Amino acid sequence: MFKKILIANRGEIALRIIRSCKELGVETVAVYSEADRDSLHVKFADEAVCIGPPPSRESYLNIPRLIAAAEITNSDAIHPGYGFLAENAQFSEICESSGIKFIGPRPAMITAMGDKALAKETMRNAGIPVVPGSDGIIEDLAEAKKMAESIGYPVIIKATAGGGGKGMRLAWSPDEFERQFQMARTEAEAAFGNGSVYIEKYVEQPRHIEFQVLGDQYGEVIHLGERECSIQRRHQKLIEESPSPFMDAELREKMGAAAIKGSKSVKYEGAGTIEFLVDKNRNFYFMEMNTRIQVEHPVTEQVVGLDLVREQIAVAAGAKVSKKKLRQVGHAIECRVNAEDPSKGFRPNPGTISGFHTPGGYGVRTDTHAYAGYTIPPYYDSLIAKQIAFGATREEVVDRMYRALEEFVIEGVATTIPFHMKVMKDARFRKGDFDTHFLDSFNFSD
Ligand code: MV4
Repeated sequence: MFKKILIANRGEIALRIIRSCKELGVETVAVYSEADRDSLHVKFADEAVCIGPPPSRESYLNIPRLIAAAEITNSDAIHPGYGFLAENAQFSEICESSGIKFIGPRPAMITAMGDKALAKETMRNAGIPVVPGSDGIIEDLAEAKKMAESIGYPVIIKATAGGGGKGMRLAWSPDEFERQFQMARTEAEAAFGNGSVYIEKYVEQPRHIEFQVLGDQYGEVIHLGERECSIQRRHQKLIEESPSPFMDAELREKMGAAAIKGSKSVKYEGAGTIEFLVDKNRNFYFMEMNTRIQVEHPVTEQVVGLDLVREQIAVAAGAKVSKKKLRQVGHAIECRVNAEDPSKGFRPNPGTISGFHTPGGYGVRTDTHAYAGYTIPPYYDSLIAKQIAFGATREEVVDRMYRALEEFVIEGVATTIPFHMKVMKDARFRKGDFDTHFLDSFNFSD
């Protein structure tokens, strides 16, 4: 096992990682920007190093400063959390060449899965269903247009450097195609410095269902069931749950086998997520693979009964993945509580939290770095807390989540709690009858 882990992150996930390290008996080093001096991750870690001014570029994204902090503290591993440098191949490479274990997959894996067209090609070759489309990137407009005709409209044009919805364009008919194709390329070039795009059949009203996988250094990979992540707004997930209300044993068996086959084919190491699109007819298609621990990992932990961060650290240290059959028991839902005002288009709302009380009781878990008097800095994402509810049945857990949200007091900043309470009372949500368009028609203001 590692002796000391540096956590190259902030907020709730930094705390989350520190907690697992403590239980493992591993020492921890927090890093913080000047805006995060008063953060809990700084107080909870054994040591803390200031790595620079508030902007991420000069602190949490600054590779030389992170490596220096790891070296002066004698850390033998770095946990990147999610966001920031978690999927930066260069960072994982520099860790490796500095003799520091990067807790995550190898640089080549991050690069391969970060290129969305290449990731799709890799999974297609492994025999995983992918959305019909161009095999790889497509340069020429005339060729692209021919491709779109043969796929059949509507088609979606995606940036290979994108992911998470950035650089995506839809074309419903041939007369829209040229414009959307050029727009996608221009946007991709501007956003990623890489204008390469690929084309797919547009799957209408899909669900986003993802599988948690865990691979060890010996080629073994297990899956820990699925998460339903269709409740999103502008490609930001707001509510996640496990299991998916759409899932049945047969589909889980097929999708889980595909997730394992895909991960094994690349000898995936560490915690990863295979994202699928699932259509109304239960056809599923590989979409992307995320090579990090995800925000929504707690819903999997609560139904599988496993500390995923602990497992992630253990496999990075050379442990084998468990061979015993793990399965999802009961139900768990997570609501992301952001410092955003749902009645004002989810406008970010940084500021000082004057009053703070987290819910408790049976089947309730709150992952947060916030406290009364804490000031949410304007520089980073606006996640204040992840409210998780769990129990035997989905019905029970939806009601428990409502009860927990009612108990949750956050004063001084507007939050997404009122939005979540509305969703918990929504008839379609309660029935499990939703897809990725659920929030398109949702009334946020009353
Ligand atoms: C799609 C799609 C429909 N058809 N691909 C959005 C994020 C990026 N990972 C891929 N995304 C989509 N790809 C095809 N061929 C619809 C989406 C999509 C979406 C996917 C998951 C969750 C929410 C979404 C919201 C809008 C579009």
